[in-house]
Amino acid sequence: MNKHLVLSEKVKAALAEGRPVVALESTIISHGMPYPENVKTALACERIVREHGAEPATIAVIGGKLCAGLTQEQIEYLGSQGQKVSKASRRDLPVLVARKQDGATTVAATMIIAALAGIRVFATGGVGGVHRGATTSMDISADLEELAHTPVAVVCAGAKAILDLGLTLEYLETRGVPVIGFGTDELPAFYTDKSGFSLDYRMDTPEEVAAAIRAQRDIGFPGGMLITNPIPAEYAMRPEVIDSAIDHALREADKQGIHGKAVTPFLLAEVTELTSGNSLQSNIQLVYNNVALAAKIAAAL
Ligand code: PSU
Ligand code: MN
Repeated sequence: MNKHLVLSEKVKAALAEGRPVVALESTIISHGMPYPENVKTALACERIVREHGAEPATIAVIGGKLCAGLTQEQIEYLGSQGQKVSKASRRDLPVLVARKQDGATTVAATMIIAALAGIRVFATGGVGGVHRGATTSMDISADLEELAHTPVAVVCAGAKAILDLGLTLEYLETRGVPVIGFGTDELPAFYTDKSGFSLDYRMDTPEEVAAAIRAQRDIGFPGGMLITNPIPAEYAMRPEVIDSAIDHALREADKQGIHGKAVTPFLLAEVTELTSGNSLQSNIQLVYNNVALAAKIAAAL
């Protein structure tokens, strides 16, 4: 085992016994949702994974340790500190480890730690992607690179339309990442079930997804897979409402000169604020939906 990796007793036991384990990220707790809803949601995600017969492994960097499986106190700490905790992606991990600091892990960093632990399935809300205007800003999330070379299947509700969804799909295609529509032929757009971008691979059962993951390993491919799971219809938002909030958030980010790793958290917070509680409720429900699917896929594996 990697010397910087720390597994909770429950995660260690589940892995040793070959029981299904689902990784959960922590940037969504500290930077993706406001306190205290973030803590409630994170704990509820763990409950949902257990109800489906799998073991949750919430992942973060604590005191420089790469942790898979957090205590309730650690989750409460990450949630209440919010943006004061560093947002940790691949490039941040070596520095946080060397300095023995804390970090809330993005999709990319969560995949890295999950892979070190031997966890193959991970559930989140939305993944990072190619930002609008990336042709000049070069702002492309490290999440996409990680999907290209780290063997973890990520279940998400697509990506938020704060991104350029068409370019995000092109990039994933170039980097060889299979993108699966779970029960859909179209890329879901996080708050809504449709983006207008069609997907080549639709699957309707967790077993089908598990078979594709096994085949990816059997061929000897090192990469991950993106399973996009549409938000349940009853929680979807009206596209006009969400689109206007996103347009406003993008203009505000531009005006304030936000750049680097602050871009995504800034846009997420603006959209949440502009749509008040509505988008937060949708966000929470789609995460629950993804967590349940990830647990079923982990069990099928
Ligand atoms: N998109 C969301 N919610 C999130 C994130 C993205 O709808 O919480 C977080 C995830 O942790 C993701 C990260 O990995 O933002 C991407 O950040 P960046 O674009 O800086 O790579
Ligand atoms: Mn970026």
